[in-house]
Amino acid sequence: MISRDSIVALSSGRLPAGVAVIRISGPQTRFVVETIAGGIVKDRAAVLRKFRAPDGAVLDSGLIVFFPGPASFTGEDVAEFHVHGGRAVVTRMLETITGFDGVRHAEPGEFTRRAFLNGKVDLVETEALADLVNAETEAQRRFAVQNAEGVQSQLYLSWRRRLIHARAMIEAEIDFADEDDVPGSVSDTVWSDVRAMIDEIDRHVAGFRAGEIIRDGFEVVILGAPNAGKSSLFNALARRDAAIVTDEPGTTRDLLEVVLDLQGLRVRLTDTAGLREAAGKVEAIGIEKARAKADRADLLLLLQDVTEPQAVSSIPSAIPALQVGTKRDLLDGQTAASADRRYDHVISVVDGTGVEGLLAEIGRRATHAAGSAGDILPSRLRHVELLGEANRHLHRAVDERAIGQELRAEELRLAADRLGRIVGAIDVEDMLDVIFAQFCIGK
Ligand SMILES: Nc1nc2c(ncn2[C@@H]2O[C@H](COP(=O)(O)OP(=O)(O)OP(=O)(O)O)[C@@H](O)[C@H]2O)c(=O)[nH]1
Ligand SMILES: [Mg+2]
Repeated sequence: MISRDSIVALSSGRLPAGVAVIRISGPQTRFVVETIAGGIVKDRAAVLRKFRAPDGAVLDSGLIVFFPGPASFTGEDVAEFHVHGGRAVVTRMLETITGFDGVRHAEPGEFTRRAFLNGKVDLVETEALADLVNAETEAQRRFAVQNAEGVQSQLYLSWRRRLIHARAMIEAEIDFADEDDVPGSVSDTVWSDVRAMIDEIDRHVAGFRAGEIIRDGFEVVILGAPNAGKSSLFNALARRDAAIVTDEPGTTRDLLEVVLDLQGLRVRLTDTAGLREAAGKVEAIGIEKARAKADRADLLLLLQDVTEPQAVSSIPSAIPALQVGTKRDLLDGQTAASADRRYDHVISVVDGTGVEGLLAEIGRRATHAAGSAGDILPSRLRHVELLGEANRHLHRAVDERAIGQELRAEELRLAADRLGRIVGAIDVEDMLDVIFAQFCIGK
């Protein structure tokens, strides 16, 4: 696809910075570079130049790198101006470049969109690039890099190839049905392979939560009676005074969240209002929110003050939970030892007992829930939905023998089509705006 417009944007981060990278892509790129950098520059080499406006005024000096299409990120002519990262420098550079005919500011994700339209990356790789740009933890980075390199796409494409092959075999059998030399057992082999693929797809889809944990974080919710020491633990794990702590029951009313990086994984920890029946209006709303949050958690920390244990009701039972005794420092040696046997962890934020151990256990649970490094997992709900549709067609193909081989083959085509839509091999115009809206400008 040849674009008529050229697009330009600041591709590097927040200003001021040591260096800012301004990227341009499109047919006017070569002319813009020659004008601003004062003549042609060597392909794909960083060249030091003085940058000037068309009227000759010096803008800055810096490096220019020119990537002639199609061997560039977008597939078009692309150039990068590396300038001093001051706000005025960047503003003036952008004003100058957009002053050329046919050059305008890029929209979010527009460089990547052009790369996709020119066949440089497929849709899943595109989504992985967005994840890579947003990655904050090591696990997010590893997952995104693997998918940006096409590991996930390869899986979908290999299923798609198997289905195209299966359909060809079935159609061949239909065409040569009256001839003797085509063994009837071909279709048996094909259908059993399709059945196996249904299981493979199901197993892959089952990993979606693990992928979400890597991308969005493992949800840990602290619950317990008022004054159990929830906010104190929350602050200890966050290593700062994020929540107010007082000896008054009912201090915390709203949900409070911090994000931790545990063993390279993103963990979202939420402090909640103490659960009790008699509560004022605001607190009652807080308690409602706490329960709703707990229903969606991956792990609950159920806190109880070991000096005056209070039971709390209606804790969601389906969610894994750790029983945590608090304020261990207030017990003498013997009662403390007996408390240690009654809880999974007994902690004190005063002397620090048990806090590291609890943190390590949360990290282990998160790591376990995120699966093994290198697992191929669906990384978007979009993938899971299309995989689900593919599997519905495959089920119809293998289970509904009564509809005949021709319609069963058609179901295989529809399933292959859904897999094609995931990577963007076919008919995805309607999805592009949604996908590219996830990007920042300049990517
Ligand atoms: N000695 C001791 N006191 C603690 C410990 N943890 C919390 N406390 C005290 O217990 C009281 C309640 O602590 P918070 O952390 O506010 O309890 P909470 O569960 O958040 O209470 P609400 O927000 O009201 O539900 C405060 O006075 C804390 O200083 C501990 O490990 N040892
Ligand atoms: Mg609190």
